[in-house]
Amino acid sequence: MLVPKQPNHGLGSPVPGDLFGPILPSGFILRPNCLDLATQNAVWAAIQDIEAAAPLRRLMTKTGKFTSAAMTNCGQAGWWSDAKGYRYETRDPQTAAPWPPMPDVFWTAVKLAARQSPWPMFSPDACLINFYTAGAKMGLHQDRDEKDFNQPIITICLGDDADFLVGGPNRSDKTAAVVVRSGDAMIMGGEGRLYFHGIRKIYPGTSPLPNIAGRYSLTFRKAL
Ligand SMILES: O=C(O)CCC(=O)C(=O)O
Repeated sequence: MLVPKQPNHGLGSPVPGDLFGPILPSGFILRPNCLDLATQNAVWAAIQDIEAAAPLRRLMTKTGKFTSAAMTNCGQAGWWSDAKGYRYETRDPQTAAPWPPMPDVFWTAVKLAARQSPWPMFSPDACLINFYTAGAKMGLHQDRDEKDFNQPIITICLGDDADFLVGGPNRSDKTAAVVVRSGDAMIMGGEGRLYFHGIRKIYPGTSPLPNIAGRYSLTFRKAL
């Protein structure tokens, strides 16, 4: 089932990516401007504390290549990748320390994104923080390392604009790009929970937050 076309939330400037936006599949909900600037700044400040305890790093994948985005985690569990494969770890494998706890402002952000969605009570136990600099991307993939696929994934965007690729249940399905901007939230649940998705391109210099040269995505999951 297809949901109605998302509004173009451009602010008068040319919109990168697909000008009129794609029709998102069922289960994908884009919440433009979900976080105001003050909340975005507070989220950025909280990320700095997390990075001080658990630094961003590019992770090795099964193929021996490294992720193009740098990653860290907070919450009870953190997503991890190395030569052994993808999984959740309750401690940072490089330091053996527990991942930093989820800051209050992250809970605020999740609540704002989840309200009036089919998952208003979503209570994540993991937040994977991705950081993309110019040229970084994330290939098409499914998020399949969580225990319960009835739980959605909520992504909060911060910093530069990006093309978020939305596919279907099979890798070979056609994809469309939707531009996501700082303060937007993207929810993937229901039928769309296991759809392929990725980040095709970052638009450097578009961040409304002067402190961020690049793009963060905070992906909240119920992992355990
Ligand atoms: O950066 C994004 O918005 C997408 C992140 C993502 O797909 C993931 O972490 O699995």
